[in-house]
This record gives sequence, structure tokens and C-alpha cells, in this order.
Amino acid sequence: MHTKLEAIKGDITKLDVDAVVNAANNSLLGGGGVDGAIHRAGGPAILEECKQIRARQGGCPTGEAVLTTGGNLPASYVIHTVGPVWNGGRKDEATLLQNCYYNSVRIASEKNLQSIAFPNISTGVYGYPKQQAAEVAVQAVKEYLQKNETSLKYVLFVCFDDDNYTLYQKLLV
Ligand code: AR6
Repeated sequence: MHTKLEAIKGDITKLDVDAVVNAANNSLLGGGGVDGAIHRAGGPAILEECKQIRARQGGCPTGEAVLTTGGNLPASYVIHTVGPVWNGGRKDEATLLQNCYYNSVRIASEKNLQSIAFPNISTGVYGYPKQQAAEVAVQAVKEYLQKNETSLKYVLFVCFDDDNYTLYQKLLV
């Protein structure tokens, strides 16, 4: 595997990578948290494309992902994926979260991108326990990379809080 997986701490909207991943919701129309930050920093071109995708396919199901322009972001593209709401682990949350990471790296690879940055999907408003979410995230990306050829050279896990940063650093030694 020639792809480097790395944890960093910071604001995902500032990163000069090929694609940043957005922790969106099923509507694709924006929201709070990282979703709000990406739309604010990226400007109206992102929402415009999200609306076109909605018109075609009616939003984005949980676990799936769609690609738009990065608008005014340093990143060229945004991959919007929808994490599961944590429900105590009884609603197949792990599989759905795994699908978010898997489908996002798949889309980035299909676009021949070299770098992608993920936020800690579902661990904010959606309440997914951070340790479990981090394990699913790293495992899902590694599994994709083991099974598929990829153009990706860097996969960054962008942590906004110290808890997540510590967790990811431990998982990625
Ligand atoms: N850069 C990197 N990470 C960030 C940033 C940022 N600028 N801002 C927040 N985070 P959340 P969710 C972290 O709540 O749990 C939205 O309203 C944050 O600390 O953004 O998947 C959507 O529209 C946390 O670790 O996403 C949905 O309705 C992580 O990003 C809902 O929230 C995810 O927190 C999705 O909830």
C-alpha cells in the first residue's frame, strides 16, 4: 500500500488537498458544524451543485457520497457524504459509517485524485462515539486500499478536537 494515512489537527476548510469530505445530511442543503463551515468558506457554487444533484437523485442516502466543486475552497472538490445518526449501535451505524469512508475514497480514486481529507464524520451533532468512529474510519479506508488500485497518495483525517486527534494518532502509528 503506497498511500499515506495521517492524522492532523485543524480546520478542514483551509486545506490545500484535491478533495475535502463534508459531513453532510440527506438534504445536501447545508447545516451546522463542518457542513456549515465548508459552505461558508466555499461559497454558493457548492450549494448550487448540491441543488442540481438533488434535482437528479433527490438528496443523498446515508452512507453514500456525491462530488461537487470546491468553489472558493483551496480544495478542488468537495465529496459530500452522509453519516449515520448514532442510535446506540442498533441501527447498523457501523456499516453506514464504513460506507461513508469507503464510498468517498472510491469516488476520489475514480476521479484520479491524489489527496483527500476527512473530518470525523458523525462524531459531532450525530453523536457517534469517537473511539468507535475512529476505528471504523481507519479500517474502512485501509480495506478500500487493500482491495483496490488507487491514485491516492495521501488520506488525511482532520481532527477538530484533541480527543479525536489523540485517538487517530494512536490508530495510525
Ligand atoms: N474542520 C474540521 N472538522 C470540523 C470543523 C472544521 N471546520 N467543524 C466541525 N468539525 P458535525 P456530524 C468537526 O456536527 O456529527 C450538520 O449540521 C466536529 O468537531 O459537523 O456528522 C450536517 O448538516 C466533529 O468532530 O457532523 C448534519 O445535519 C466533526 O467535524 C449534521 O451536522 C463532525 O461534526 C452531521 O453531523
